[in-house]
Amino acid sequence: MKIALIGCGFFAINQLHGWKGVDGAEVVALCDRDQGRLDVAAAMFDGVRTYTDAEAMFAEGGFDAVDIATTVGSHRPLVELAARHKVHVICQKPFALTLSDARAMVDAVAATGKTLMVHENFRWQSAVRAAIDEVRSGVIGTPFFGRISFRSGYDVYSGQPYLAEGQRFIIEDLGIHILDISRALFGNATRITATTRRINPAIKGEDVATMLLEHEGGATSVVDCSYATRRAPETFPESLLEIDGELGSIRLDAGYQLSVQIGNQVTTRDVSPPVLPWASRPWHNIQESVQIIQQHFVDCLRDGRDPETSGHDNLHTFALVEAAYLSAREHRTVTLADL
Ligand code: NAD
Ligand code: 89Y
Repeated sequence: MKIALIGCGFFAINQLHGWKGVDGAEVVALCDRDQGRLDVAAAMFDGVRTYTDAEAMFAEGGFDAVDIATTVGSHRPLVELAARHKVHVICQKPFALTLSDARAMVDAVAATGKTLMVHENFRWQSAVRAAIDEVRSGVIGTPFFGRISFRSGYDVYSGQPYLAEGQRFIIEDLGIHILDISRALFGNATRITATTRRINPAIKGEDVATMLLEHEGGATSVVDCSYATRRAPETFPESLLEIDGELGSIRLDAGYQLSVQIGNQVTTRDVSPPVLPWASRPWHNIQESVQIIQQHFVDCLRDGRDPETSGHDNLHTFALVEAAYLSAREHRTVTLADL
């Protein structure tokens, strides 16, 4: 599969390394409005075509799928451009600025018969996936409670300065992943209640969010996120999990320690992710999941399956983001079906 990538910024470098490690894919074209960033990315690939204008890249074509790694403001125009040129699409999170934009983008690609996947990679982190696999195996029976917790004081603003500028921050940027993990564990949510706070006075949006979800299968989950938490050891970027089922419980503790308890019997194993040759701590956890989700995309296209985080699937995660902001703003529980 021939891949074109748009947006050669901070995070795309991981995606480009990831593509090099994916079986059955080859990056053939790169696009960024910023010539300097484009040059840095182009140096990673022999003979790659480069463009500063996405329209020009699509006009020349020669690729099967486009990987959109720009920030959210450009996602809708670029996804619609890709749909006009009838290629498969991967788009970074947050998928869109609004739920109505997100729906329009899903419809635009669906009308072409091509596949759209949102780059929602946290559920593919190997430690998180180990916990998801345990839940899906049924070993703890039907889960009735979960806590998915991401609390950190890591400086994300130096690498991603735009995170300090938006009116919305942690739910849209990070909470979106943690809400998606909750869906991967417990299924779609029906209602959500959320509170938000801004602790860091140097940023515009909220850096703390606490969310309570009711799921279709009857489970309740607590999704809590903070970039205002000073703690040692610093756990960025680990998502910590507690899941209670009718037969037992599962915990993913700091340091990637996964415990499964059935009755009184506890088994603990180390599920630390590998540090891929191009990766570096502490990001290696996220970096590995980038390569895994990109491989999943290629495998799904080869096998004629929908990716787990297809555009259609991701509408449910995106709706939770919108609903969480609405809940926090209006101090009330929001029913997802009302959005
Ligand atoms: P960035 O600002 O560093 O890079 C974005 C790049 O896109 C810039 O180089 C910019 O010039 C380019 N660009 C923007 N619009 C363009 C257009 N229309 N045509 C061509 N180039 C264009 O941003 P980033 O930090 O790399 O984040 C990119 C996306 O990745 C964001 O949506 C962010 O939320 C997401 N992200 C995801 C993860 C994850 O784990 N999934 C982690 C970090 C960031
Ligand atoms: O942008 C965010 C993401 O998707 O993962 C971590 C991050 O880089 C900072 O919150």
